[in-house]
Amino acid sequence: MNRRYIRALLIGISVVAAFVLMHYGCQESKNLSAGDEAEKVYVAPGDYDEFYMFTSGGFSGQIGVYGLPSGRLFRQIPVFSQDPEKAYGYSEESKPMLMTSYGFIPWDDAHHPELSQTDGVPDGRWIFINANNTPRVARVDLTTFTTAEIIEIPNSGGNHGSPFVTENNEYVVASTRFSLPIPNEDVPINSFKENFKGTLTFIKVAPDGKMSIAFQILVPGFDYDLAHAGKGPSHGWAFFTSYNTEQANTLLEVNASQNDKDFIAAVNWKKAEEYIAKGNFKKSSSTFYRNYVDEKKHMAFSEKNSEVKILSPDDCPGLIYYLPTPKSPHGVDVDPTGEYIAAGGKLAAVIPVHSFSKMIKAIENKDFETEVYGIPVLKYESVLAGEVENCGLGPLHTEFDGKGFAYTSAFISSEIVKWEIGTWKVVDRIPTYYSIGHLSIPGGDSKKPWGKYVVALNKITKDRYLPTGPELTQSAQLIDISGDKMKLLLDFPTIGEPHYAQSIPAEILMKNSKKIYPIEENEHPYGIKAEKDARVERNGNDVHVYMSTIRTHFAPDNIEGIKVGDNVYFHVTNLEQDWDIPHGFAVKGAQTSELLVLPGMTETIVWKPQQPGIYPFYCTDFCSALHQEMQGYLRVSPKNSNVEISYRIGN
Ligand code: RUQ
Ligand code: CUA
Repeated sequence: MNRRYIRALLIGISVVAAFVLMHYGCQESKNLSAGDEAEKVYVAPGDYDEFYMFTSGGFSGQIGVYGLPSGRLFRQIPVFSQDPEKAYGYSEESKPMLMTSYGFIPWDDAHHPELSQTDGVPDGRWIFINANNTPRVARVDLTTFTTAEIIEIPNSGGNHGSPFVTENNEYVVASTRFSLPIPNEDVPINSFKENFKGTLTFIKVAPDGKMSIAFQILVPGFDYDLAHAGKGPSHGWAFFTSYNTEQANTLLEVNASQNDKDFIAAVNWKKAEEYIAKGNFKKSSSTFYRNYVDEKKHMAFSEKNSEVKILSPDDCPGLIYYLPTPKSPHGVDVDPTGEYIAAGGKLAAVIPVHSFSKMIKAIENKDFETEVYGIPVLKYESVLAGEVENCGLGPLHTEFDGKGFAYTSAFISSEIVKWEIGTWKVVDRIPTYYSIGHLSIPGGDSKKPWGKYVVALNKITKDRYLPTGPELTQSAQLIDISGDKMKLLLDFPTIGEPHYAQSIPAEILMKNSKKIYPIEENEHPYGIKAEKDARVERNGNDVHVYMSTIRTHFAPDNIEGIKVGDNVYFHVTNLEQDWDIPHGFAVKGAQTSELLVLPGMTETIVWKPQQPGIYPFYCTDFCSALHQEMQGYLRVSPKNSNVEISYRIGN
C-alpha cells in the first residue's frame, strides 16, 4: 500500500468514527422541556450551598449570571442592548424587543435585577430589571434565561427606582429619577417648580407574567431614587425615596443638598386600587410600547399602547404620606418581618429606621408636621423606630440575613456595616475594595433570606486587579456572614458596572431549566420541520431561504440565482433536538450579526448583496468534529442577469 492510500484510509476511518460519535454518542441527553413545570411555585426556605447570582450589567444594559460561591461567570443575558453573539436585536425575530415610542433603541443602562416572588420569597420564575435611560422594565424568563417581555414606562424621565415587586408580583413598582412636565412639553427649564412633576408607576403582572401599566401616581417634582414594596403587615404599601425636595434644576450637588430631611413616600396601593375602581383617575394619552416573545413562533412582537390612568394625591386622600428622612436618601429597604423600613441617607450620619406600625398609628392620629403639595408629612419622631449610629459614611443600601441582622453598604468609607434590628447597634464591620454601591444577600430583600453570604458590589477596584488600560474592571466581593464576624472569601470581576444583584438557590432554577425547543411545536411562519422542506423562493426582489441545520450541514448549501439588489432572508431552523447543540450562521459581507440558532428554533437575518460573486456562509458555533465542514456557497449575479433561483445539497 502506498502512503497516500494509507493516509486516505486513516482519514476515512476517523471521519466515520467522528460521524458515529456525533450522531449516536451525543443522543443520550433527554429531551426534557420543563416549561410545563414552571407554573408550580417553589418556595424554598432552608439551607442551600449553591446559588445563581444575577447582576445588573449597568451601562452594558444586560444581566450577568454568576455562580455563588464560585464567582464564575456563566452567561450574559441580553436585555436592553443588542448582542451580536446571540443575534439579540439583530435577528428579525428579536428586533421588536428593542422598540420604543422613540423608535428602535439599541442600548440602555440597567440597574436593579429583582426576582419574582411568591408569598414574599423568590420563586425562580422570572427576574425583572429596569432600563434607566429610556424608561422600561424587562421580564426575563428563568426557564430559558432569555428576555421574554419589555414594557416602556410613559411619563417617566428616567426609570431608576425600579423594578421592585410586591409579595406575589401583584405589581412591579417604578419611580422616575428625573421630574418632567407631564405630559412632556416645551417649557423653560427654570419653570421647574411650576411645571415639573414626578410619577410613581405600578405595573401589573398577570399570572402568566404579562405586564401592563395599571396606574401612575402624579407626585411633586422631586427626584425619586429607589423603592421597595412592603411585606407581611406592610403588604399593600410601597415606599419610594426622594431627594432634591429643594426642586433644583441646576448644580444639584449643592442645590439639592440644602434640606435637612427629604422624604420617603409611603404609598397605599390597595387604596389606589379602590380609587381606580371608583373611577377617581384621569386618563393621559401617552404612547408606550410593550414587546413580548411568542415562544412557539420564536418571534417578538411590539404592541403600541396609548393611554394610562393617572391618580392625583389631591383627589385621593389617604393614598400617600411622607416620612421625613435625613438626608438625600438613596436606598429604602424593608426588613423580612415587614415592620422596619431602613433608609440610606447618602449625606446622613445615621441610618434612620422607620416603623410601619408607628406609621399607621401616626396616620390614624393625624400626627402631621405639615403638608407638601397637599401630601401629609408625618412627624419624624412619631414614625421612627431607631437610628443606627456609627454606621459608616455614605450609607446607601441595606439587606437582611433573616436572623435579626441588617447589613448596610457605606460608599464613602468603603465598608459593610452589620447592625442588629431592635437595638440599632453596630455589631461588626468589614472593609470593601472600594466604594461599594449595592450589596446583596441571597433573598436579602425578601421575607426569608438565605443568609449565608453577602456580596459587595464595588464601583472602584484600583490596585486589586491587573491594569487593563485607562479603565479598570469593576468587581464583586464574596463575604461569609454565617458567623458573628464577616469574613472575606473572594474577589471576582464583573461585567459592566454592577449596581444591584440578586441570588437564588441553584436547585430552584436547575430543575426548571429548559433544554430544547420541541421542533414539533415550532410555529414560526418561515420555519421547517424537516430537511426535505428546505427550499428557496423568490418573490420579486425578496428571496426567502428556508434553511435547515443539523450536524453537520446546512440544507441547501449551494444557492444560485440571487441578484444584486435582492433582499435575501435566511430563515434558519435548527433541527437538532439535543441539549446544547446550537448552530451558528454567518454570511460574508452581511451588515448584521451572526445567528445563533438553538435546538428547535428558527431565526432570520436579512442580507443585501452589493456585488456579484461567490459568497461563502458557515456555522459559527463549534458543534462537532465536522464543524469546519459546515459551510456552503451563494452565487450572486448582476441585477439584470437571468440566472434562475436554484439550490441543492449533495449532487
Ligand atoms: S443605585 S449604588 Cu442605580 Cu441602585 Cu444605588
Ligand atoms: Cu454547526 Cu458548527
